[in-house]
This record gives sequence, structure tokens and C-alpha cells, in this order.
Amino acid sequence: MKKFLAGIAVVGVLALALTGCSGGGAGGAAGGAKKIITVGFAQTGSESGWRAANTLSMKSAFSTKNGFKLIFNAADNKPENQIAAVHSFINQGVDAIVIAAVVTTGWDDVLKEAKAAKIPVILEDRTIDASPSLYASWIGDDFTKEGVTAGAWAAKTLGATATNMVVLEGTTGSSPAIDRAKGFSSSIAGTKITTLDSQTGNFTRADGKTVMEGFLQKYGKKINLLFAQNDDMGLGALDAIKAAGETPGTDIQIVSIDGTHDGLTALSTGEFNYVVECNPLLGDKVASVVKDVLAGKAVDKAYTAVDGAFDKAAAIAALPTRKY
Ligand code: GZL
Repeated sequence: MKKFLAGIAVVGVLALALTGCSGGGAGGAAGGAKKIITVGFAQTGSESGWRAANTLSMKSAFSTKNGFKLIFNAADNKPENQIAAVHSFINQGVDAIVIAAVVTTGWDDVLKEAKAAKIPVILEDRTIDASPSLYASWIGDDFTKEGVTAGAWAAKTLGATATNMVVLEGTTGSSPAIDRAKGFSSSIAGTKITTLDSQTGNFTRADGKTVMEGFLQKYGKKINLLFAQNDDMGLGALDAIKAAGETPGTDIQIVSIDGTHDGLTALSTGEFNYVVECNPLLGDKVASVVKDVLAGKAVDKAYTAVDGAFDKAAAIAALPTRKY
């Protein structure tokens, strides 16, 4: 598995991994490729600030000036829509297919069809359960490590005293929700952090607010800690916490994952307490890998973006130059 710097140099409290950049930007890797490459991109939808930044990164990398024609589909976070989109890309005879999978399951049949049609599939962002023989490569972030890092902060900060936690989970069945939960749990094992409740907020602000309202009605002032599996759900929860007359960042400490501008802003004002980065600026690397695959070059099965983590001071330092 190769590591690479996605879009920006990471400056944070803790760089989760040293980078051994793998070379090749989107434009350079092609060399003299003249043929326009038609790519079908099956995006999850537009559920969060992270997703908006990822879509922008992908559209700018898969531009005409970079030698691409992009057929973009946003599936409104409905797995069935995404499968239909990939079927459509196959029927259109695209040169390559890129998928950010809403959920990990249900991919084998349509990917077998793509393979039979000799259309390479490249995964970006989320992973899937299908056989690795059905896709050429995956480019994304290490969700388990993000969960480990978020949990390690919680264990260090609150683990020694009885702490009641609620969790806003990402999209049910998605690899970030599954892997972040796994990583976080491994870090808080043996501490005095107890999980009162854990429900999906579908990675959205609206659902994060609604679910947090339910937690507050049920547990009230018993809640000491919120683990939000993405910034947007945490930002939605802020409204619910304030409406309940409690102070976010103090009465209820909040640890979140993504590192979006709005998430780091909440961290800079003390409403969030710690944010782990999940870099969405994957477009250039994905485009470079697509060009290499189509040129018959060997590519790695996995390219993992280097992610940072932020406390309040690091957020204040990073915000002025933050690209997303
Ligand atoms: C993570 C990505 C997740 C983000 C959410 O790589 O798949 O989906 O954490 C987004 O903000 O909706």
C-alpha cells in the first residue's frame, strides 16, 4: 500500500503517517496520451461538506484540459442508484469507471459485468467487500486509523474518569462507518468510557441534529462525550446541544472526523475538542491511476492519503490556508 499527499501538505497536531509520495500527477502521468478518456464516475451523493470537496476535486482532475470526458452520477446515497449508474456506464462503453461506494456490499455482479466488458474499475474514497480481482486500485483514506486516532484522544482526555459517550454513526454499511467504529473501539478498550447509545446520522447535519436531540431527550445531562463520525453530523448536533441549554465542547466534549473548514472552525471556537482529518482532495491521484491503468502500467492495489489531526491551536493555524 502506497501513501501519498492528497491535494495539500498536511500540517496538524499529529501526522497519522509519514508519506512516501508515489509520483505522478494527473497531467504528467499521461505523457503524450492524446485520446480523450471517457470516465464514468459513480459518486455517493452530496451528503456533506467533505463530499462537496471530494466532488470538486474529482471534477477538476477529470477535466477536458487533463484529457478526460467525465460522466458524473450522484446516487443520492442510494446503493441501487449507484449500481444502475455503473450499469449505464458499461452500456455507454466508457473507457474506465470510478466508484465512491455508498455501501460495501452488493458489488460483485455489476463489477463482473464491467470486467467482462474489459472496462477497468478504480475505487476512490470508500472500500467494498468484492474480490480485489474486480477492481484495479483503490485510492482513499485509512478510516480505521482515523477511528484509532479519535479514540486515542478520547482515551487520553477522558478515559481515566467515568465518561458516558454517544456516537453519531455514518451511513450504515459504509466502509468509513464500519472502520471508524472499529478503530475507535480498539482505542477506548479498557478505559472508563461507556457507550450509552450509537445511531446513524447518515453523515448529514440534519440527521446529526435529529439523532442528537433524541439522545439528549433520553440521556440529558448524563452525556459527557460525543463521537461524531464526520464533522457535518457533529455540526448538526451543536444546534441540539445548545437548544438543550448545554455548552458544546464543555458540558459535552466532541471529537469528530473529516477536518472540513466548518469542522475546524468549530474546533477553533472550542465547540469541538478534537478533529481527525480525512483528506477529500483525491482527484489528481485517482486521475493519475486511471491513466496508468489505461496505459497498461502496473499500479498498486491501494494508495492511502496522508491525514493529520487537529486540536484547537492547530485548527487556528491551519484555517487561513485551508483548501476545503
Ligand atoms: C470518508 C467519506 C465520508 C466522510 C463524510 O472518506 O466517505 O463520507 O467522512 C462523507 O463526510 O459523507
